[in-house]
Amino acid sequence: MTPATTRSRASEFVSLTERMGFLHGLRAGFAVVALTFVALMSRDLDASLTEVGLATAAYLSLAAVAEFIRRHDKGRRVSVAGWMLLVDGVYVAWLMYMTGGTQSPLRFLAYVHLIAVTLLASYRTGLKIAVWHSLLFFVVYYAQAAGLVPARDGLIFALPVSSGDFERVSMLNVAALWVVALATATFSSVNERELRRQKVDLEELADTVSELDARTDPFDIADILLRRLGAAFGFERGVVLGSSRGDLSVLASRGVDQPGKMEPGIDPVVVNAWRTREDLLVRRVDPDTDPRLASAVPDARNLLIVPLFAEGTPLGVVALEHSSRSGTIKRWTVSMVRQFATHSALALRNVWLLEEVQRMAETDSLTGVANRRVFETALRRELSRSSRRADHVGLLMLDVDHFKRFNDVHGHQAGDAVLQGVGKTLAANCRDFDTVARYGGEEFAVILPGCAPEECLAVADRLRELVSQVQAEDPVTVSVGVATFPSHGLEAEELIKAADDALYRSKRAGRDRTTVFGGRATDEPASAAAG
Ligand code: GH3
Ligand code: MG
Ligand code: MG
Repeated sequence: MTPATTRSRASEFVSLTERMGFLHGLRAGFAVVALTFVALMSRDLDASLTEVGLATAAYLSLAAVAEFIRRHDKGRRVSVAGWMLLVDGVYVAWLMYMTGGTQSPLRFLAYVHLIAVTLLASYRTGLKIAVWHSLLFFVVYYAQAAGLVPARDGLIFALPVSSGDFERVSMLNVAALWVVALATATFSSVNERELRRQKVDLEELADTVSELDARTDPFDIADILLRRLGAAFGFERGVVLGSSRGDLSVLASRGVDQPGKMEPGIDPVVVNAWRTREDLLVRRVDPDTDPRLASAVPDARNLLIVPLFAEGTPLGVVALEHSSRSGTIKRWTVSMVRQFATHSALALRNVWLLEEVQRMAETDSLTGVANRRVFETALRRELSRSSRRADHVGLLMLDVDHFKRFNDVHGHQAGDAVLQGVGKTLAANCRDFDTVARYGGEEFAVILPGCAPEECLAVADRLRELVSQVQAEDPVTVSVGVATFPSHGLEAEELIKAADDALYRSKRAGRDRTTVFGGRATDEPASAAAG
């Protein structure tokens, strides 16, 4: 196992129009360079400072108008920014012509402009601007050659060369412009592709968060996490291990054939991820050291293990196999996986908290069986269902005999253990659709849908017999009262009263026996039968 830790960094996004605003700084820079250059070189130039100053003022005014529109007119700001790029080209070409023609040192401003536009806007815009600068360059060049404007080529720093060489040098200028354009565009397109990918990933994350929001099943949540991560980042195999308490189990898996049930315990690699709260890159999972993870993702290579934490509580891990040959994984991907994991962990925690609250509201905290509220609701539900189907419902009321005395002799804790034992025995020996509840202190109730009086009696005696086998300091016995729907009552209250009545008669008859409402108590105590 070779764990390595990676840390994530979020990227920042600035809108296109905001980025285009940065070009105004460049424009001011052009103006300063142009004016300084002309002021310093005025003796060698045909251009006067006034002339360049006026043109520059006009150029900056246009830039100011463009900036005003950028701030105030949403609809037009993109097209105005585009027009302004063309104006930049014209200004630079004019400066070039005024300060030495196609050999002017200021021709390099076109390169700077080109690079800035490519980086700030896009590589496509950069290439269009390269075409524009080339076109203007040729206009200046051929306008001089054709005598349309006074020739200024080579006015300063003129090379002592023939006109043929001039032509070659000018073409070289254009070639250099295109080398710069293509180099910047290539760099920029790679960058843009990455930014687009990141944008898509963030959108995927937002979609995932809203999909998770509606889920109330932990297996669903884990499945969404794996599916989304698989689709967005190409992870072909992976598992989500998690648990609301104690040992982890497989909540979801991808690309793994039916992972078996996990052994109890938690693998050291998971403990490590929880302790450091960092994601781990594991080149190989060793079945001797981390048997559970190794069985969940057999023969895993290059596993990215990200802990699932919600508000400081560890809930599990997501383990993803990545296929990169180098064994490394992009920081961005890791940071995204962490974000997906965080949102899923929160969703899992919410579901588990809700389940816990529901469980607490429905069960008796000491014995774990249903509480009285759930019992009453269940009884009403069963009665209305059975009245539609003309079916029976049996109700047993069980009361632990001489429990007060038991408590007095053996202490309250031993008494608690008896109640837990009785609850467990009843729950374990009833059908799934029966309801076992703690009705009060040492009294339990059992709802038996579909049971006629004779069947109820048999069930009651069987349960009585089983309860008498509960391990305790003294033998435990219960008295039972039985009432059935519809014979002994049509309403829940009526039926409870009938079962209570029968229970009272069991006690009166000497306890440890069963009485059906309106009938006689069974004579044979379970304790005697059990020997
Ligand atoms: P009977 O046979 O007539 O039912 O008498 P009993 O002593 O079994 O029952 P009684 O109704 O007189 O007293 C019930 C006792 O159950 C008194 C109370 O302290 C005890 N009890 C109620 N709830 C709990 C509990 O949660 N834990 C323990 N250990 N005892 C409890
Ligand atoms: Mg009692
Ligand atoms: Mg009792």
